Amino acid sequence: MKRLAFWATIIFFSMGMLATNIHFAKASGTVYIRADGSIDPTSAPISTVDNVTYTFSDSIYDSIVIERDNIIVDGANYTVQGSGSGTGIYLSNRNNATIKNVEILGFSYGLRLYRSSNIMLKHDEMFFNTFNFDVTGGTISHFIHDIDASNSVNGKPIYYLVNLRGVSVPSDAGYVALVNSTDIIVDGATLENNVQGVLLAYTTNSFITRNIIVNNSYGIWCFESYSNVISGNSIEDNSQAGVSLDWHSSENTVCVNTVLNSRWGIAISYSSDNTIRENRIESYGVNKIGVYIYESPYNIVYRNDIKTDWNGIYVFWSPKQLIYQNYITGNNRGIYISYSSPNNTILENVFQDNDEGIHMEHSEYNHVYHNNFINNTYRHATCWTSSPNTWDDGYPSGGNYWNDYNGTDFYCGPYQNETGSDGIGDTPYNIYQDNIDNFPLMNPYAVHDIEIKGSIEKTVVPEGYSKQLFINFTIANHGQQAETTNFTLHSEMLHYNTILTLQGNENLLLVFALNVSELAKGNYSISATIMPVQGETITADNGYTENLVITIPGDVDGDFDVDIFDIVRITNAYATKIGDLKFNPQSDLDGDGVITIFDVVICASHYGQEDP
Ligand SMILES: [Ca+2]
Ligand SMILES: [Ca+2]
Ligand SMILES: [Ca+2]
Ligand SMILES: [Ca+2]
Repeated sequence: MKRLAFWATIIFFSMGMLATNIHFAKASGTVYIRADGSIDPTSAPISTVDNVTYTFSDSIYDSIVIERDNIIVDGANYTVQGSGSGTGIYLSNRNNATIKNVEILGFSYGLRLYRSSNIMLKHDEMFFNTFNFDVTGGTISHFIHDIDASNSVNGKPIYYLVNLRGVSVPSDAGYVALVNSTDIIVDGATLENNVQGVLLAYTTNSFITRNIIVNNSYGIWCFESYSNVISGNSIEDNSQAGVSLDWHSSENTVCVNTVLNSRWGIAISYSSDNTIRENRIESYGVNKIGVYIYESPYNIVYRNDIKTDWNGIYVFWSPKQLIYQNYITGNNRGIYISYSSPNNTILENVFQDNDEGIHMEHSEYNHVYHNNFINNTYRHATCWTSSPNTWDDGYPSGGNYWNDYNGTDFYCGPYQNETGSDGIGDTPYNIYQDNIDNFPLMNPYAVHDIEIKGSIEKTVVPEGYSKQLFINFTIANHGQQAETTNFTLHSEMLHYNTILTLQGNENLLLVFALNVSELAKGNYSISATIMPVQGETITADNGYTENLVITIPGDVDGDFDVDIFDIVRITNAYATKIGDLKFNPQSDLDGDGVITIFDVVICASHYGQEDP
C-alpha cells in the first residue's frame, strides 16, 4: 500500500508544476565517493580535480554513499533521484563533509547522517522521499552539524538548532532538531515525512507543543535530553514511535497529546523518572504498543486513555513504574509486565473489554490493587512467575474489583469472620494459579484523589514592588464523588486556611493577591497543601511549594546582582506579552504585562549593583 501511495504521489507530482524535472531514468547503480578519493563507478557524472571538491555534471538516478572525510560535494543544482526505495545520500561515520546545492527525491530515505560529525548542509532540498531527512548518533558530536534554513524538506525549512538558549522555532518548520540547547519552544509546526519529526539531543527545559507531527518514523525522538515538556501535540501515523524518550532522557513530561497509529505510541528506553499523563493513545494492527517501557525504572504513567490491538502498556525489564488511573480498554493485553520487571505499582486503573487485563511474566513483587477489571474476555489477569505478586492492599484498604467475582458479603474483619458486611467479598478471588486477591471489592473501586496546582505571577520580584503579586491555585477532584478537604496557604505575607468542598470531577480556582512591598531582600517560601481525603492513595500531588526571591530591581535571574545575564533574559523575551509562550514574567520588571524598553531601562539603571 505504501508503495502504491508513493507512486500515486509521484504521478501527481509529474503532472504538476515541476514536471520537467522528473526523469524516470534507469537506475545506474549506487555511486560511491571512496575513502581514497576515487569515484565509483568512474562513469558517474561527478568530477573532482583535488579529491576534495566533488561537483555534479548531471543528475544521478541512484543512491550516493560517501566514504571519504574532509570533502565538499556540490550538486550544482542537479538531483539525486531514486525509484521509491533506498537512501539518496548516505553518510555513515563521516567527519567534516559539506553537501550543497542538491535535490534529493524519490527514495525511502533522502539524506541520512549516521554517527557522523561536523557536517555542513547548504541549499539542499529533499522532497518526495518517504523519510526526507535523518540524523542519528550515539554521542554529542554526532549531532553537532552546521545545517541552516537554506535546506528544506518538502519545500519547508530545516531548523537545526545547536547550542542555543531561549529561542522559538518558526512554525513554518519542516524538520526541527534541538541539539545541546535549552529553553527552546517548538510551537504550532507541521512536521512530516522525516525520520524524526522533532529531534532533541542533549537538550533540556524545552517545550514542544501544539504541533502536528505525522508520517515520520519517530514523531519526537529524545536522546540524552531531560526536563522537557511535550504537550498538546497531534502525533499520528509515525511508523516507529509517536514519542521516543531514549537513552538517558529523564524527567520529561509527555502530556495531553493525541498519539495515534504508531508501532509504539510512547516509548521509554534506558530512561527514568518520566511522566506520561493524560494522553490519548490508540493504535490498530498487530504488534502495536500504546506505552512501551524498556529498561527504564521509575516512570509514572497516569490518566491516559489507551486502546491498541496488542499491548496497552508493555513494561519490559523495568522495575518500579507507578501506573494509575489509566483507562485501558480494547487491548489484547491491557498491561503486559515482562522479564524482570519487579516492584511496579498498578492502581486505580480501569481494565475493560481487553482480551486480558494484565499479563505478567517473570516479574515479582508487583503490587496491583484498587483497579476495576470489567469484561476482559479471555481472563482478567494471567501471572507466570515463580512467586506470586500482590493483588490487594490488605484490610480494610482492599483489593480489586473483578466483575465476575461471585462471592458474598455478610462478614467483615481481616479474616472476614465478624458479622456485618464491609464492601469486601467474604472469600478471596482466585486470579491465576497462586495469585489471589484476598480482599476483592464487591463494587467498582471509586477513585478518591484531589490535586493542587499552583502558579505564581513571578518568582523573582524587585524589592519594594508596589503591585500586588497574584498566585493562583487550581484544585481538582479526580474522583466521581464530592470531596471535602482543608486548604492551607503558608507564606511570609499571608496565612490562610479554609475548608473546600469539590463536586465530582470539579476544578476550583483560588486566587490570592500578596503584598510583597515590605519584604526585605532574600529568599521566601510559599507553600500550599490540601489534606488527603478518605481513601486517597496518590498524595504526592496534594502540595505545592515555590521559592520567591525579593532582590535588587533589575535582577531578573534572582542571583542578587544585575549583570549581562539579566539583560540577556530581558532581550530573549523582548516584545512578548502575558500569554505568549516566550513571555518571561521575571523580565517584566515594571509588571505591566509586556516586555519593553522600559524593562531594559530599569535593568540598565541598576546595572552593576550587587547584594550584599
Ligand atoms: Ca465482607
Ligand atoms: Ca492527590
Ligand atoms: Ca542577576
Ligand atoms: Ca514591562
